Formats: sequence, C-alpha cells, structure tokens
Amino acid sequence: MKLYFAPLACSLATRCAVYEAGADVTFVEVDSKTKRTAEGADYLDIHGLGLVPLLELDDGRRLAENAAILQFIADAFPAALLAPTDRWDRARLQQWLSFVGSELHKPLATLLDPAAGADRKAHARGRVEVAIAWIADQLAGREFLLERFSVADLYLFAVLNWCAVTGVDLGRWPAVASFQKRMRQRPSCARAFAEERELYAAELQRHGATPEMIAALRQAAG
Ligand SMILES: N[C@@H](CCC(=O)N[C@@H](CS)C(=O)NCC(=O)O)C(=O)O
Repeated sequence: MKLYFAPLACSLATRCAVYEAGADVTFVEVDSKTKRTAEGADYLDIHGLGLVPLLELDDGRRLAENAAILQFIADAFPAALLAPTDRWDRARLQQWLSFVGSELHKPLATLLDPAAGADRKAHARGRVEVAIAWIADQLAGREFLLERFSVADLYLFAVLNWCAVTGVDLGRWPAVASFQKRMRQRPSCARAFAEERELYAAELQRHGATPEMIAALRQAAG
C-alpha cells in the first residue's frame, strides 16, 4: 500500500494508524504548494481534488477521505484493535470521525488558511471553540473518545495539533489538553509527529522560510 500525505496535515492520523497496525506502507509526500509528489508526479493526476490523505492499494485502487481510510486500515489489521466491530460502537466511531471531520477539521483549516478574511476566521474560531468544548464534555473522566482507543482518537490528535499554531489555547479545556498530551506520548503518535515535523520544516525551507521562522514554528508546535 501507498499513503499520499503532506507533513503535519490530517494524513498524520493515517500514518499513526499504520504504525499502530505495524502495516507495510510506502509513504509518498505531496508538496502542499506545488502539488507534486516526492516521486515527481503531478498529484492532481492522482487525486483530482489534490487532497491528502489518499491510500493506494497494491492493485492500484485508490481510497480518499480520512474517515474511510482510517476504518479501512483498522479493518485490514484487526489484531491492532483500532476500531470496534460491534454495530452500535462502530456507529459511534463513525459519529466521532464525522464530527472531527466536519465540526473541527474544517473550521481549524480555515484558521490556517492565509486567504481567509478576518470575518471568516472569527466565525471559524467560534465553531472550533464550540466543538472543543463539546469534546471536553465527552472526554470528562475518560481516556479516549470511545470506551477504548480507536482511530477516532488519531484523527482528533492530528487536527488538535493545529491549535498550537492557530492561537487556540487547549489549556481552556483541561480534559482535551490532557488527551492531547497522552496522545503525544503514545509511541505511534510520538514517532509519526517527530518524523512529520522534520518533513514539514524541510517543506517550509524549500518554500523560502528562514531558519528563524522554522525554529519559531517548531517551538509553537511543541
Ligand atoms: N474531506 C477530506 C479533507 C482532506 C483535507 O482537507 N486535506 C487537506 C490537508 S489536512 C489537504 O489536502 N489540503 C490541500 C488543499 O486543500 O489543496 C478528508 O477527510 O480526507
């Protein structure tokens, strides 16, 4: 399998899932600005929307969308216990994947978008705060979004990382801040984050960021 990803994008969740599963996957970096892959291809020829993640199977079939890819990995490697199989709990997993994708990922992405104006950003910030407050309520007294660890936790981890660079202070929601701290310490997440942070710094450098800018971003990202 191949995973098309961009450093520290939402595709980080799938990298974590791959490490959790011990799966044999080739990672293909996509440059967010040029849309070229590290293999030299035009990514828009591979995925017309230019979005990551994209999973390519050995027979060439391709699967897009975080929620679908994460569940596919979970189902392909059942021994890793990354998703519940019980019908109700599976529906709750899908509920969380949808929630993170629509209520948190998208408004956080607006905060990261240099083309978004102040009004759009203010609206997005409000949505992010409502979503995180909701997650904080749900996480009270528990370790994971469901009764046990699942790919939904990985998706949440991947997008919450953007809070540090968008001025969203997770300290306002202690249950969420400690969730994120726990996830950062999980071996799959710690490894994936450290690897992609270096790749992200390299991408910034390719696009002209100074060493000082990169150091400042590294510090903000933790
Ligand atoms: N609905 C998609 C959204 C994926 C997405 O927004 N990916 C971002 C990175 S986090 C991306 O590829 N952005 C590049 C672009 O917008 O051109 C999914 O859940 O997979």
